[in-house]
Amino acid sequence: MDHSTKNKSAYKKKVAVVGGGLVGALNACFFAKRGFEVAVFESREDIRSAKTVKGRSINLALSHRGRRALNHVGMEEKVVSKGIPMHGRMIHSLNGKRSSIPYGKKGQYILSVGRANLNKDLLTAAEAYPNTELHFKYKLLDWSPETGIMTFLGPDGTEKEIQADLIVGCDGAFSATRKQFLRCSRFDYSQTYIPHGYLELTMPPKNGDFAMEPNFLHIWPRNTFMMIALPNLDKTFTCTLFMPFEDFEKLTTEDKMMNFFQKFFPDLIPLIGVDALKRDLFRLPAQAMVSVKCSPYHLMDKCVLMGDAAHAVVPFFGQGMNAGFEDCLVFDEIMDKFDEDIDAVLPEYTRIRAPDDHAIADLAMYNYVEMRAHVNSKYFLFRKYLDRVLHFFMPKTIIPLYTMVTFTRTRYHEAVIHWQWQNKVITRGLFLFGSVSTAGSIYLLIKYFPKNFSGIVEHLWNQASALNWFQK
Ligand code: FAD
Ligand code: EGU
Repeated sequence: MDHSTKNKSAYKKKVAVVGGGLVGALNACFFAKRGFEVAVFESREDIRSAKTVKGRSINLALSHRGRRALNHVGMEEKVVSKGIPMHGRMIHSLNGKRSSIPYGKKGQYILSVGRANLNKDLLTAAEAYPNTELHFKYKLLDWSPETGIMTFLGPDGTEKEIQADLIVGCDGAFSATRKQFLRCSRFDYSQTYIPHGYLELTMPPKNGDFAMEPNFLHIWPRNTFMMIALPNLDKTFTCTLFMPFEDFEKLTTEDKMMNFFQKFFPDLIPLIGVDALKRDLFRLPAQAMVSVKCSPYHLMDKCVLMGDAAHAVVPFFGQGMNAGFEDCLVFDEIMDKFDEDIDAVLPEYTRIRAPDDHAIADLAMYNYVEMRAHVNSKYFLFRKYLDRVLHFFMPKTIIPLYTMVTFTRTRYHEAVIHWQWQNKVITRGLFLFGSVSTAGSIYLLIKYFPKNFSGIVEHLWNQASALNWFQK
């Protein structure tokens, strides 16, 4: 077959990427690299020229899956150079004690990257392709599955109709692209808000340097509350407080907030500073977190959903963006396999990817439930320690779940299967260990204390007989 006539012909399909967030901007690079005519439509203004950038989480943890996808469009090095390596977690106990637990071997670290900076760099990379156009202040209102015509609210406040061969919905957890899917028969959809909200606080530098050890993901586990801090290039930390809305609602005044901090995060008060703390705590209301699952991800041969639009996950595995970036890579791999035949690619994409995205959504939710139920510093340290010890003795058999998720491209659903299997092995191992030590103890008793032992047996026998007699 002659490649130049089938796929690299003069006419390339028009791809509309809806949403110029992290996944949309990266996806534009993927489609542009293949030679499609790409147009990105983003509802906000261009963040590269915007004065204030508002939005969710200031920084994020980038790991292996996200990096592999960035690598594919030649962006890994650039992004990594602006990231801060985090080689482990730093656990802050209530009494102020700090303990660090590495993520793995020396090369196994995750990166703290700034969301705004990453998004800007990806938009610039997408724009550098001659076959890509970026449109800002274009808000998708609706689209037609019959014709592929999209209706946007344009920058001048009027509606604009634009046609594309393929619509790629990367417009986030509240996706407008997804609305058309909801009207289809046999489209599964579920969404759940968790009871927790989050609030971001900035920890300024101290004497011109990071106020805490920079190369860690800092965690203050307090059962129902939790604080997480990631470093930024400007030597600040972004601290995120996760707490039930119910509790946020009780902390209505500065005094109540300060008492709360004094009780649960006393070490953070001098690090953030009383004034900054009071300012940040009431600047924005606590933000909600939603988990969204749906299937299929495609609608005929017209549209496909990726990133949060397809699967918003709660942030308790640090995988939302990584999974969204991996979506782009998996789609690209399937494009290779089916020679860019969109008709075949879309159903295959749903078939391959939905089980994995559903698995990471479940894992993130599981971790949220576990963290909130009983994770204090001691428990967290113990669990991570146990994982490491078992992995050390059986490196091929027992692999911590976070290792498979964070440092490999093991399919998420396979990571779940392996994890459940090894949990069984561990429980059986512990049971076997228990049985063997009990049997061993009895054996030693009989061997070295036969007289005492027969006495014990006789005593037990008599007791049992007596019990039996009373029950008659
Ligand atoms: P978004 O980033 O939401 O982008 C969607 C874009 O579409 C936006 O630019 C929006 O303006 C635009 N848009 C929306 N509607 C329309 C419309 N109608 N028309 C046109 N454009 C539209 N992930 C990690 O991997 N690691 C982490 O450490 C991590 N930490 C997190 C911490 C918190 C507190 C939260 C809330 C999330 C975290 N995530 C993390 C998840 C991560 O933020 C998301 O998974 C990621 O942003 C998804 O990217 P996206 O491009 O799919 O969606
Ligand atoms: C939450 C909010 C520690 C950024 C899960 C670990 C997260 C991140 C963990 C946020 C935790 C929790 C893992 C990584 C990462 C841990 C992980 C969570 C980044 C199991 C900016 N989580 N996160 N697990 O192991 O695999 O360190 O907002 F506290 S990175 Cl909840 Cl690896």
